[in-house]
Amino acid sequence: AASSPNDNSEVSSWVTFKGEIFDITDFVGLHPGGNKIMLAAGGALEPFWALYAVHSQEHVLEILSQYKVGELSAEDQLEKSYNDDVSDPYAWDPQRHPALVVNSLKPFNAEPPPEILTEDPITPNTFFFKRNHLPVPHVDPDSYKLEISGTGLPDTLTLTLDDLKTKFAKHTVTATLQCAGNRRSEMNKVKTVKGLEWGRGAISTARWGGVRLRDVLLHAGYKPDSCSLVQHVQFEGLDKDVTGTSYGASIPLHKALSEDGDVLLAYEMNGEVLPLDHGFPLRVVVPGVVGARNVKWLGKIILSAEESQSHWQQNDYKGFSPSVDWDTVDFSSAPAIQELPIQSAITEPEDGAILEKDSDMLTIKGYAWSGGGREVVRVDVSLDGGKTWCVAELRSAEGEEARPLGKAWAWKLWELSVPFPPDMNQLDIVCKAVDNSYNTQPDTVAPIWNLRGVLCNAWHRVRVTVTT
Ligand code: HEM
Ligand code: MTE
Ligand code: MO
Repeated sequence: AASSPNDNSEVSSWVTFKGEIFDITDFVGLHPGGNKIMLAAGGALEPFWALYAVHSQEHVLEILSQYKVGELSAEDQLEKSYNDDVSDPYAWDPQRHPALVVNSLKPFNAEPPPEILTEDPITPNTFFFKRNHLPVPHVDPDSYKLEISGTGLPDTLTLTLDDLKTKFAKHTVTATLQCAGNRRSEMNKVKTVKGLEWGRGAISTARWGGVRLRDVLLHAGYKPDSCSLVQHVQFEGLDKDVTGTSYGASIPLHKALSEDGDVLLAYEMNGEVLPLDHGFPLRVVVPGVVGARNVKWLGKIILSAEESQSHWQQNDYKGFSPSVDWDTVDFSSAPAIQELPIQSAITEPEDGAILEKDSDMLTIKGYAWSGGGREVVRVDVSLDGGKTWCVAELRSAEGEEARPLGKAWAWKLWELSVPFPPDMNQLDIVCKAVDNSYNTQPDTVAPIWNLRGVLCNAWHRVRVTVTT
């Protein structure tokens, strides 16, 4: 009974809640929250109801109970592989929430529906975008070992998960991750690019719990300033391609060692054990830096004079001039992306929506974030394609409202409620954000087009029709 949120006409729809199955087909048209209910069709209600707290009331459960049709078996309730075929390299991939918009199944790449993304400044783990280049590796947490080696270290240090949790102070950092390919589909409309067709959901925010990379490097015996040869910290994942090559990336040593860099080796995500898709049992979180350097399923840390030699550091995740094509591109000529530029997008309403002027107010929602710890200080919204502007209201995650300068790692959600402009039945809604370095977004995509479709941060636009 998989069906899209916009089509609830004739399909029978079921949901699960606390191990029970409900056929809600007859309730869909009666739902006070409208069509949103269909986002949960074919899966569990829990993650949605965690977002929409209006449901934690006795009378809601009473309504639900009328539609019960069965119970889930114990086996169905486990987070397990969707695939029992052990010869399949993807056999260890976990099950995912059916509301995710899937760009590729193997490897798994998916983004949340936009209106879910901006429901709360913290993205629930089930809806956090997932970007895997390779199969999810099977890692036994009891025998897991992290290896730290390289130039400037006396020896190779090996740490178990238990060592990490007991020998180092635990830190929590709220940080937004964004894939360099977020909003690639808009670049693709200008001219074809190579890559997954991401909408505007390849960005999410979580509270990460773990140990500081800085603490681990010092514990391993690295003496800051003792060895100018070391410039980069390389990371290797435990996920491997068919030739046995691991996913890899690196960050500058300066970012890794800085007390203000907040680089974590995370074993928790939003207070839960790090999920399989997000790098269980350990991943790197590099706040303010492109998703690609936040290596998941971390196996090795290597201090080096050089950047990671991996494909993803050397021959991908770099920006180029719109004039460069696949015949002329020289990947060695451009730096690897680290800090990302300022970004914002509209999540509601949808492009092409027809809005009924049944209330006087028009509400527009979205997100805004900047790389390198630069704080978003303003979001401007226009209803007439950029001729006139209003300033949106910003909302931070709890506890993130006042960040030290240069350490604004998490996005802000924004919202604008204005009266419907009289005499306008076509709205050309645009948003652009400004960070505390007064960086702002370019107005169109064409001048920042690049063959790989990365770094798409032009003004985001949606066109809607208003009817009375
Ligand atoms: C409101 C039931 C699923 C989103 C409500 C209310 C009920 C209800 C009774 C009114 C609560 C009140 O004001 O006292 C249900 C049932 C569901 C379901 C029985 C599943 C079978 C969902 C899902 C979503 C959702 C999956 C979102 C993805 C909302 C929203 C409201 C709402 C946003 C607030 C509407 C408003 O106040 O304007 N729901 N719901 N619901 N529901 Fe659901
Ligand atoms: N780490 C490993 N080991 N393998 C990967 O495929 N993908 C990277 C990064 N870390 C990847 C990885 C990319 S490109 C991004 S955008 C982020 O992980 C996505 O993190 P998420 O899946 O937790 O959202
Ligand atoms: Mo990415």
